[in-house]
Amino acid sequence: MADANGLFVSFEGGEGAGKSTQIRRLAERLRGLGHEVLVTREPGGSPGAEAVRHVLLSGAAEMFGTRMEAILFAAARNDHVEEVIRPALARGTIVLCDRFMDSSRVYQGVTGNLEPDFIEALQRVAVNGVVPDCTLILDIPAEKGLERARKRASADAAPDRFEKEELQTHEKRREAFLDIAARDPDRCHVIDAQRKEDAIADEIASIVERRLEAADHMAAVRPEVAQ
Ligand code: T5A
Repeated sequence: MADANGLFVSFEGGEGAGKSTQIRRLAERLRGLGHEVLVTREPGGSPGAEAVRHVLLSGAAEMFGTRMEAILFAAARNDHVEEVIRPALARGTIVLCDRFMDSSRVYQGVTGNLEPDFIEALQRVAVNGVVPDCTLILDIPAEKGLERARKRASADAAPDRFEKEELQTHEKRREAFLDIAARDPDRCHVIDAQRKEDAIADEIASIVERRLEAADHMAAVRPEVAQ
């Protein structure tokens, strides 16, 4: 577990899978139940990391290569962890994070062709022991996710550095997220994100509420275990 008090939940998946939508809904639901909730995102989430976000998503760092981008993602993540996530967990807050370490494994590692050892070494430094208790992987065929993202983008802003890439690259990312879930089933849950928002929200809420109950149970039995 990331911290003795709070609960750390990350949302992962391809572009337009519905992560932000579902985070908003879950936060609302948990606050309604009386929990303190922090919604945050990557790249970004702290003033330092938000400054790096612009450099990464505008494509300004692309000319320096994937390795440089991976290091910038890791630098932003470490600032976010130390300035925002770790303190929030220590206060007993539920942290809902839109993308985290698995995005670097997939985008910079698998489709950026960086060596797994390099990515894992960066991750260790970046997260410094703060690993999600629960990761919800929103799974959708790349084409459908991109279509959703494009619809929203036309009303909002132009596609970013990563959204612009080939469909085949996005499909590879989908497979890579599923592979992470298969290798870490205690932490990761794959959610079928092609369904209606309500059905997805209900499934996510039941997973997170189970995690909260388990965390409460562990907190209750921990003194006896320690005897
Ligand atoms: N990145 C990030 C890396 O390369 N390495 C890293 O380590 C990290 C952390 C971040 C980019 O940075 C890369 C990955 C990304 O390319 P971003 O702008 O933060 O970019 O964007 P994303 O995280 O990709 O998120 P998106 O905004 O594209 O998509 P979401 O949040 O998954 O989707 P959402 O909720 O905004 O929904 C998209 C649209 O679909 C609709 C929504 O209303 C919205 O219009 N929608 C649905 N429609 C139908 N049915 C449903 N169930 C729907 N749910 C949502």
